Amino acid sequence: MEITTKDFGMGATLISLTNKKGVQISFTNLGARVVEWQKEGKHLILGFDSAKEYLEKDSYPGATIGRTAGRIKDGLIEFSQKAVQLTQNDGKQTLHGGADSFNSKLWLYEIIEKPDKASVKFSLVSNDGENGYPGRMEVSVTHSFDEENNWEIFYEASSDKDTVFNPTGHVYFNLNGDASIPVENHELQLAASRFVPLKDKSEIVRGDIVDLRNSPLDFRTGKSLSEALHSDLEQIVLVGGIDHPFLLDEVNLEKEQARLTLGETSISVYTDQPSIVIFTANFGDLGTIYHDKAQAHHGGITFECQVSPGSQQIPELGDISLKAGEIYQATSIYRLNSK
Ligand code: G6D
Repeated sequence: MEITTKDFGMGATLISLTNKKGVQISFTNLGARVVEWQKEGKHLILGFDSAKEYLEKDSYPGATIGRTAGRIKDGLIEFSQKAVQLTQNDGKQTLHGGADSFNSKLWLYEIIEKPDKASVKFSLVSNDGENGYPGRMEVSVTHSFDEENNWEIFYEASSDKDTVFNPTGHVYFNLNGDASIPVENHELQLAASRFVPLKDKSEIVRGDIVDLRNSPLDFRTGKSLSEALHSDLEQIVLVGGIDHPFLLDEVNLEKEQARLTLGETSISVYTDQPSIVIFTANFGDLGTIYHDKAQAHHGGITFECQVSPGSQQIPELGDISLKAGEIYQATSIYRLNSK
């Protein structure tokens, strides 16, 4: 594996790993994020060219999201018989851990080389009470890349007080290699029979879990994203696309849970988490510039592996509480398959 580092601006570093197949993936300590994944010069993901662009345009693409991914209704969490108010940064809700969270922090990093893969281990201390969350937390996120084109994200964390924790990774794929082309021409396969509907435009959960089989959101046997995105399903119309948690039929890191395909290139998603939030970049005509191209509506798609947002309202979704001294661990893998 060839490893290079360079200045990314604003005190951040860009670390690039290139395997023997010539596939390159780059990370930065600003947000412990993936910045670029490319094969033969073609972008597979959305990313900016400098740290400054992330801070000025959008600090979520590719970033580590925490402490809790997605929306917490009214910024209110209840656990261990206590109610805790978090800072609200999305109307009344707390989105992606609140303002200036993991995605915009400078993390420490360490490069680890092994015979079969290279890793960049990012680490951060999140102070007790940060954005209202209890506990001083030590968090590490290790991104690894191997010769078989597997990009793995391994999360490890602990807190000195009982708290909640539910991180994710916020990479947007667009296999067109161009943010101005919608991902509607991609095919999606997804091993989920149920999803979590949203209540209204605030995008908090409605409070129920719905069987999606034989609906426009049924991707179990694979179909074009266009078919779903242009359907008149009320949930799709509500948010202008997909921005929903899908509950995986089987929690199993060995199983291919999702596959995104365009022509001869595909990305397989593996995770030990119970759900994947899929967001089809429903940004309308916002037109954020990525590498000189204005992003189209649906100009990207995320696979945010996590416990579904809304577990405070729907306990069946899972438990995001973390006891003092307990070790949190989670793994997600994105594999590039191509000729
Ligand atoms: C997440 O689900 C959310 C979106 O609603 C949000 O706009 C985005 O992150 C920034 O995927």
